[in-house]
Amino acid sequence: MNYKTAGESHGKGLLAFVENFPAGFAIDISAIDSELRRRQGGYGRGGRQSIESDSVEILTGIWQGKTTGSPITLWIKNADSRIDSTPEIANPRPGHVDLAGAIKFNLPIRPIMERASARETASRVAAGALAKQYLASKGITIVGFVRNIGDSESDLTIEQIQNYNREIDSLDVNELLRRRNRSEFYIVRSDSELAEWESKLKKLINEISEAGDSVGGLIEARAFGTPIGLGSHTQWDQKLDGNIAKSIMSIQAIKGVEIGLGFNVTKIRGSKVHDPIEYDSSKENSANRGFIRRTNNAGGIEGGISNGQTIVVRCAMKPIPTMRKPLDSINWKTKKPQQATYERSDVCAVPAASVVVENVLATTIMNAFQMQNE
Ligand code: EPS
Repeated sequence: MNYKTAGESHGKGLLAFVENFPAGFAIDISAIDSELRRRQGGYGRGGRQSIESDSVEILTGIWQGKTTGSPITLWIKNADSRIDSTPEIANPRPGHVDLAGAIKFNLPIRPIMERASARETASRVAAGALAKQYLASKGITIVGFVRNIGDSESDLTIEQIQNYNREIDSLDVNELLRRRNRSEFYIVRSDSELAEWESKLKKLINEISEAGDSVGGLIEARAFGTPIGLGSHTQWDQKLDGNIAKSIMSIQAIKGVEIGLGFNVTKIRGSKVHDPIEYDSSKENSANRGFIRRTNNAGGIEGGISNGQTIVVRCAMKPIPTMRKPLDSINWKTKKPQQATYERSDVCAVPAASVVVENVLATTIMNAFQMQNE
């Protein structure tokens, strides 16, 4: 399965063009719509989400509710469709595509940022929601959630953070989903801690909003039920971790991707990083042939191949560069110093981005699954 997207933030709408989706597969459109709704949610979103109520229309590739093997075209209409009358961005925003894009394409900033806008991720979520349906039929479930927003963990001890890491590792897919789905921030804190964490994060985002600033965060996604053997060590572009990193890093505002222990491997000795191998003869006939691991520091991938453990991916989202209190910039035409242009934006889009990460990971894993099995 592979896909491309098209569309602008204030154009007619967003499109995903999906190829190589297997034929004869019954598609649940309401499941795609519910992912689109989740993407629009999360505390800290801007005014646009109260204008849009994203839902998908399938234009091609489905016959009597089932896929035909032909390209599938997914269409999400924009309510706020006014691209030709949107004002020009006079002063490029540091951290946004504005400056590099306008110079590269020799165009004003507006047409550049219209395509770069994170509204494009609605297309990716729609394509990913299709992939998730396919993966579910193979026993694979992907869950994206928010690990942290801004410096909200700065008052915790290292021990508290490690305990929380262990708590997340111990959650099965159903509990992870249950916790995530009842949180306005898509966090997975326990029932007794949720209210406290949500009010802490609300306070943080409100303060940042009042200061005219923005905030990023850490997102995690886990793929449960992935078999051994997705991806290959034999060629660089078939390595599963490489393909995950590429697809996740391509999401707007993502600046870092890690798998398993990730960047922490730099601080820990090899003897504590790698996951010892044990043998359990009672599991001889299972997919792992009895070879078991008690830890999963590798995050489910070794040598570019899935090893049958849960795949654990984390990524860093930067604060959104459009800020009510803008940074210094230069007027695009007059070349005089001015503050960067401000227009409606999110203060915190980390919860929304966790929905995007989940669905993008689904497309990458589906692709690897098909390479292996079809
Ligand atoms: C977004 C819609 C956009 C932005 C946001 C993502 O809507 P508008 O520009 O009309 O307010 O809110 O995009 C950005 C934060 C950005 O920097 O481009 C959406 O639907 O996700």
